[in-house]
Amino acid sequence: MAEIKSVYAREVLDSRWNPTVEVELTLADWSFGRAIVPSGASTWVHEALELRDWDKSRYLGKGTLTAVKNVNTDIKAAIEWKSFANYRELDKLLIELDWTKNKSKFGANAILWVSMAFVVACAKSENKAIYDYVGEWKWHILPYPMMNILNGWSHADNNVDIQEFMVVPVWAPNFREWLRYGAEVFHNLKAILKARWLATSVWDEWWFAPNLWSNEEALQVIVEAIEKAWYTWKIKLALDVASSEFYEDGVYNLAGEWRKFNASELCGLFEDWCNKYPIISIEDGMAEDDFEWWKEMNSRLWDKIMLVWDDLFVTNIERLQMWIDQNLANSILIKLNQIGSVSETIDAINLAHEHGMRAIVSHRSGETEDTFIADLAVAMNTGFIKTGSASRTDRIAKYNQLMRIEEKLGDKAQYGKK
Ligand code: 2PG
Ligand code: MG
Repeated sequence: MAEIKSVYAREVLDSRWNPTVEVELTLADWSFGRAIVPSGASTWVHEALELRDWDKSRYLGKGTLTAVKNVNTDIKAAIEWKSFANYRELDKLLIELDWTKNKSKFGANAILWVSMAFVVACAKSENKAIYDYVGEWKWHILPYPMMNILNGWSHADNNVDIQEFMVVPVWAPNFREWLRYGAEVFHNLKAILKARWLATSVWDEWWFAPNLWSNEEALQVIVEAIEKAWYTWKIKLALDVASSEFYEDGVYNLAGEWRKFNASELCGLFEDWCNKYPIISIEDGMAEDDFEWWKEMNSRLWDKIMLVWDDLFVTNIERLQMWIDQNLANSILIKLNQIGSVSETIDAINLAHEHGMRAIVSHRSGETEDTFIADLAVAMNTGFIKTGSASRTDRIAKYNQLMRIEEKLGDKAQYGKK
C-alpha cells in the first residue's frame, strides 16, 4: 500500500508557450513524483477533455488555473492521507469522483497529472525505474524511434497537406545508433533544403516545414537526405496523414497542390507511394467518417504496412474493441492524455497486444520536459515510439531517457519488434 502525504499542482508552460499543469505528489515515506501533461493541436472529438479556463485575458483563454484548482481542492481532499494498493486503485477513485464519460468535471489533464505523479512516486518508493515498476517484465524491447522531420497542415503554416513525415531507423545495432542515423538524416535534410532556398526554420515538434510543389516532394527530399547520409535501406518512412483535417463531403482536398481526391484515388496514391518509397506505416490515412473507405484501405495495404489509427481510437478501449470486433484494426497510436489516466492507457496497450496489434506510444505536438512516455514504451514493450524530431529539448529529453534506459538494461535490452 502507498499512502499519499501531499499533492500539489501549479501552472507551468509547454513547448508552445501555452500553459499546462505540473503536479507534485509525495508519499508518506517521502517518495516524490512529478508529472507534466502535454497538449495536442490535432485533437479529436472523442478525446477526454483538456480543461482550459477560457478567460481571454490570460494566455488567450488557454489558462489552466481551473484544472490546477481542481487538483488543489477536490482531488487533494479525496486522496491525501489515503492509501492505495496501486495506481489502478487511485485511477479508479479519480475516475469515479469525476463521473463524466470524458473527464470533463476535473479535466483529463488534472486527473492524468495525479495518476502519472503517483506512478513516479511509487516507482521511487520501491526503488525501481518507472519502466520496471510499470512493466514488471524480465526483458524489455527498446522502441524504434519514429522521428518526425518534415510537416504540414495544422502543425505548420506551409503548403504541405500531410501532417507528418517521419524517418524510422531500423537497421542499426542498438537504440543509440538508431538515433544517430535519424539525427544525421535531419542535418542532411537541412542542407538540402537550404541549398534550394527552402525554409529551414523548425516548428512545433521541431521538424522542417518548407513550402513544396507537392506532398510527394516531401518524400523525395527525405529520401535524398537518407541517401546523402548513406543510410539507404537502413531507414524506413512513416506518415501521419491526419486526413480528417482536409476531408469534407467525400472529398480529400490536398489544397497545397491544388488537387482533390476521392477515397479510392487517395488509397491509390498511398499504394503508389508504398511501391516507390520505403514506407512502413500510415497513420489516419482515411478520414474518421469515411468508414467504408478505410475498410478498403485496410484491404489494399493491411499486409504491407502498419495502418495506425489515432483520431479514431483515441487510446480508448471501448472504441478500440469496437473495431477489433470487426477485424478492422492493425495498429493504434497511444497518447496518455487522450484517455486521461495511466491505467486506462495501459489497458488500451494490453488490449491491442492481445489481438496482435501494434501499439505506438506517442508524444503530443505541445510537449514538456516530462519523459514518462519513454519509460512507458519500454515498460509495455510496444516496439515503437513517436516522439518528434531530433532537435530541441522537449523531444530530445525522451530520446535521452531511452538512451539511459538502454544503458541500464544492458544485455536485458532487446531490439527489433517485428
Ligand atoms: C498526432 C500528434 C503528435 P497532436 O497527430 O499524432 O504528432 O499531434 O498532438 O497535435 O494531436
Ligand atoms: Mg496523429
